[in-house]
Amino acid sequence: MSSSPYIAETPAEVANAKGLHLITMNTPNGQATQIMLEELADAYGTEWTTTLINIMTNEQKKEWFLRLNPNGRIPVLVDNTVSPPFSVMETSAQILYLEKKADRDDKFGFKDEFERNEALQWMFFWHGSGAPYQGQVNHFTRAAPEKIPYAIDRFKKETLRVYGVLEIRLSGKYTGEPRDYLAGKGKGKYSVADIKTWPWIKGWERSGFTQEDMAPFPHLLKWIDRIAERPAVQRGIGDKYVQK
Ligand SMILES: N[C@@H](CCC(=O)N[C@@H](CS)C(=O)NCC(=O)O)C(=O)O
Repeated sequence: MSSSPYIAETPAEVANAKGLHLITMNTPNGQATQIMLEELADAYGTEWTTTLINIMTNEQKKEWFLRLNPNGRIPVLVDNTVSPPFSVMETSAQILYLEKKADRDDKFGFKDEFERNEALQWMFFWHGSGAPYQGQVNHFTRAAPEKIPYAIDRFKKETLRVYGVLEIRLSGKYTGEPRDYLAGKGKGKYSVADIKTWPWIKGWERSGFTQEDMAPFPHLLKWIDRIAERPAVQRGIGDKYVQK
């Protein structure tokens, strides 16, 4: 393993953090890892510290940050309990790192290999096919300097198609057995797969989808509400992660 990822410009609160440290902003991607940490806190008393940055200032493109995540995007998790400190980019990799490090009873994962693989399937599905599409919906409807109807239409349709895949899963359309969560036997168990996926989908309205757009996905809507009730989830998207 290489030497320390820190340089003189690395904020002291990152370099001097005693344990796990999350560099984040309260966006859907940031929230995925924030929620995992909050769940671990409730389940095991896991501790970490947090640095909030504002991506609008491009702090994430500075060298100190790129040394932790060459992709220049939040969130980044660093583990200062190991030597040299270990940095983790990409939300799914962070969630799985935390699961391995702190979830000793598999409360958010699975011992059974098939169930474990199911959780990976749904994490990868959202990481590769959901987040990028919904991210582009947000970009083309809100940030793009020019409104390009083709791009808006294309990414909205793809996002709704992905919602439809999750609806098939949750409704039990082909198994005859509706489920509460994405992975696990029977009705499933709340897991890393839900933690990765939920922060984006709960923002469907903010992404410009209407009640009418969402009407074909009743099981997905109930899944959103079910997960929203968890105290760790509420904390994981809450004020604590809003830069003052
Ligand atoms: N695939 C990455 C996506 C991370 C990402 O896109 N983060 C956004 C915020 S939600 C970001 O940092 N944007 C700032 C930028 O692109 O400079 C992950 O899962 O961690």
